[in-house]
Amino acid sequence: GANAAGLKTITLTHANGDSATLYTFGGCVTSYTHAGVETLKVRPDAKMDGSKPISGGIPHCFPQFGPGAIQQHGFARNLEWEVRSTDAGAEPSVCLRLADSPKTRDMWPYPFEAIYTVTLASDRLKTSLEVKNTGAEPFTFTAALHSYFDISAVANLKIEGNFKGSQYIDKTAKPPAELTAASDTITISKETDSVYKGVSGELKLVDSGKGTQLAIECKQGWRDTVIWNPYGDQGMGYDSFVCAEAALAAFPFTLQPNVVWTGLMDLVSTKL
Ligand code: TA6
Repeated sequence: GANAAGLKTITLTHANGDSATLYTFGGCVTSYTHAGVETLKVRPDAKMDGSKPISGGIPHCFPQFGPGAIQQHGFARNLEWEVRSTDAGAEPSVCLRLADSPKTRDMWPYPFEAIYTVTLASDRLKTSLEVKNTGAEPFTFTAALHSYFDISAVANLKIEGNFKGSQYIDKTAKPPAELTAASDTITISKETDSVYKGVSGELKLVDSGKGTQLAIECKQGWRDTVIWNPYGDQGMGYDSFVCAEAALAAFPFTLQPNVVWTGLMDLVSTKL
């Protein structure tokens, strides 16, 4: 399919009625509904015409998380991904590919291939990102799945994970502050932009207003967790989403020639 501006979309539909939609622009999943409940959020101010990265769903940050030598959050969210294959079987899936081109080598001089597979299983959405160094020199990268999750209101949300005792960077402080997390539960009551180092595995978004719990299960590769909410920013619709990001962001990752890095993240929505 295509949206109103002509961007290519692919929708996966499961026999149980669940569905997922992604845009080949940015390789961005914009919707995943389970049991009739939407789990992802596209910001009200998102541009859906390719003029800038899609601010919503599950954008890729690659090969750079955040600001730095190249554009904020890298170029992967800002380029067209190629559809390698789709599978309409019992677990429908789509496989996308992004590789280096003259355009990417202008910004970042390394040959690479990224393969992103999204699978709609009966109880979960599975994502697999494989990054291969196809060049002759090692390179370093940082990355994230900058996921925007739909919530009823920040006041109704508890984020539960392995946070207690971890070191995190509070990017809202000037200069950014390195702090120690005091609790395994995070609530949002102010602008929040935190990179939790070495916190991965399973995270839960417990939403008393929606009556749902969303588990974000990182099974491989991803190492850190980023929590972002632009509290008070009505234009971005801050009270309708939280970003809880599977990340490889605290330290650059070095990938040797011909080696593949794999990041696996599943989303599992259940009723409370
Ligand atoms: O992941 C959090 C963050 O890096 C914030 O610092 C904020 O800039 C946000 O991402 C959104 O970035 P964007 O470039 O999409 O506006």
